[in-house]
Parts: sequence; C-alpha cells; structure tokens
Amino acid sequence: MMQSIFDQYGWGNATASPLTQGLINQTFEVSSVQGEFILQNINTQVFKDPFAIDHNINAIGQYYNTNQTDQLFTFLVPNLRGETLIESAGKHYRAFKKINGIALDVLSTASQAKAAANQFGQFTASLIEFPIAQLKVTIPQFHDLALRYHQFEQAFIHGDANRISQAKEAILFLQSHQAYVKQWLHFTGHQDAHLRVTHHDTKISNVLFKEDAAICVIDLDTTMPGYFMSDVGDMCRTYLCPVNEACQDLNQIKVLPERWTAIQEGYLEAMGEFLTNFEKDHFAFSGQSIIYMQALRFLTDFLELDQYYRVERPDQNLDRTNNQIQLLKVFNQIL
Ligand code: GN1
Ligand code: MG
Repeated sequence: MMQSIFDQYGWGNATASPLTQGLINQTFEVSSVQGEFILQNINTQVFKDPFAIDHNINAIGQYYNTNQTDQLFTFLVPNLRGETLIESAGKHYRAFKKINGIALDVLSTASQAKAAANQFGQFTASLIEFPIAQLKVTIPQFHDLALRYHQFEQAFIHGDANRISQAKEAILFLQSHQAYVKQWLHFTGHQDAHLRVTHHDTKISNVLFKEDAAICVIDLDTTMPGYFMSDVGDMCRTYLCPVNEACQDLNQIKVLPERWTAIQEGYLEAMGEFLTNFEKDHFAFSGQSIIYMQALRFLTDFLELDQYYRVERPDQNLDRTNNQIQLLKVFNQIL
C-alpha cells in the first residue's frame, strides 16, 4: 500500500513512521534517498473537498514564489505526474518537503508564546495583498459560532441519551454562556471587522521552532478567509495554560498572565498596523469565543458518539470539554 504511494513520488528505499500530533489527518514522516518528506492521508470525512486545500496551498506557494522568495513555506511536492494531490485506493494523499524544526505539544515559556503569535501574525501580514478571493473555503462555516451552537443544540436533542445525562453539567454551563454567540455575530456583522487570510488552527504544534525561534507555520488545511479572532482565539486556547486540552486534572488548568501579554505583543507586532480599533477591542473576546467554541465542538462530538475527533477511550471528548470549560473560567478571571 505505502509502497505504491512511494512509487508514485519516485521515492526509492523509503521508510515511513507515523506522527500522532493531529486529531484529523494521518501523518507520516518519510525518509528516502530523495530526501525527507511529510506524507499525509487527508481525512475526507472532515475535508470533503481535498482539492480545495490543494488549490489554496499551491496558490499561496505561488504567491510567495513571486513576491517573497525567501519565505519558508510548506510547499507541496508533486508526484511523477506533476500532481500535488493523489488518490490511492479511495484515499487522498499529499506530501510536503520536510522543514527542519520542532513541533511542540505544549509551551514552556512566555517567549515561545510571543514567538508563535508573531509567526502566525506574520503569516496573515505577509498575505495582506494576496487576492483573498482566490482562496477556497475548505470547511464551510468552520468557525461560525452560531452554527456550532446550533449543532450543539441538535446534539443534546438527538444525541445519545446516556451521554446527554452524563454531560448535564457541561451542557448547562455552555447554555448559560450563549451570550458569546450574540457577541460573535455582532463582531462579524460589523463594517470594521475584516476578512483576511486566516490560518484557523494556530495551536502550538502548528508552528515549527528552532530553539526559541518560531520559524514557520504548518498545517494550512483550514487556511481560508476568516477573522483575526479565530487565530488569536486559538492561541489563547492553546498558549495560556501550562497543560494542553488532553489534561484531565482540572487543578492544573491555569492561565499564566505573562503568556496573555506575550500573545498580544507577538501578534500585534506583526498585525498591529492592519487591525482596526474595533478589532483590537475584541482581543480578549477572541480567546473567550474560541475556547467556548472548542468546548461546544468537543461536547457535540461526545453527544454524537465521537464521530469527528479521534478518541482512545469513551469519555475523552467529555474530558476535553471539561478541560476547555475550566480554561474559559480561569481565563475570565484574569480579564
Ligand atoms: C483539530 O487535527 P488538528 O489537531 O490539527 C480541529 C481544530 C481543533 C483541534 C483541537 C479541521 O485540529 O479545529 O481546534 O482539532 N481541526 C478541524 O485539537 O476540525
Ligand atoms: Mg489542523
């Protein structure tokens, strides 16, 4: 199976070992005579149109090739037929040239938070002049908080009855914070909120580090037009706390104020000149709304019997939900 894919790329004597950081796609590190590559099997349950992703990554890559030739970027590797997306036994694969760097699972310092925030900010800033209409929407309404709330409501009506009663407390908490949805709609409907090239998955493992420097953003599957809140919000969700979304011990969930300062400084250093005052006023709301959205999404999936996020045990999506709820609570305490 793997061999037939290697053959399509012309990789001789290749070996592949799995990388397990992502929750959606299957990822392998490939080592071959031709070099080191990242090979991914795209989850087409989640990404229904893998050609849209392929199109976006190539469009941005071409833009950099013309306008910013020194930009480090996850360029797609063509197979022997020149295709950057291939189908094999009903599955879709694509490969990247491996960039040397480390993907962290959690951060250990505020300076890493600043460096990552700055790198994601630079990504959007570097594409300010990119013709955004060229980007395809890879997941429709991906960060639409109103839709996420609606899906959550559907799940606690039609979802698994046992799980609904098991998750009662989390359901009540999320219902009682529904005001975030209204605030989100107020933001997105405002004339001073702008659509820009947005990554939509700015967790720490999606930026490569070399020592303490963030060198390159990776995983552009959800890069599409969006609001800065999506990126800054996901930074808050994943950089503020010393433990990540997998931690089940709620006592360890804390928000480190110096990380909150670091996110603002790092992001604004790159994006400050482009954001409107209205957008800047929504910095804290970015964190609140995206943490809230992630709690809704994990809980929805728990109630729907884990159809979306990969799990190793039955309560994992509920534990992830409770982790995110706790994070939201402690984040609100520092604001
Ligand atoms: C998913 O696959 P991964 O880990 O890059 C998800 C993100 C969530 C994240 C939570 C397409 O990202 O939105 O924030 O899990 N991506 C998609 O860990 O749903
Ligand atoms: Mg991702």
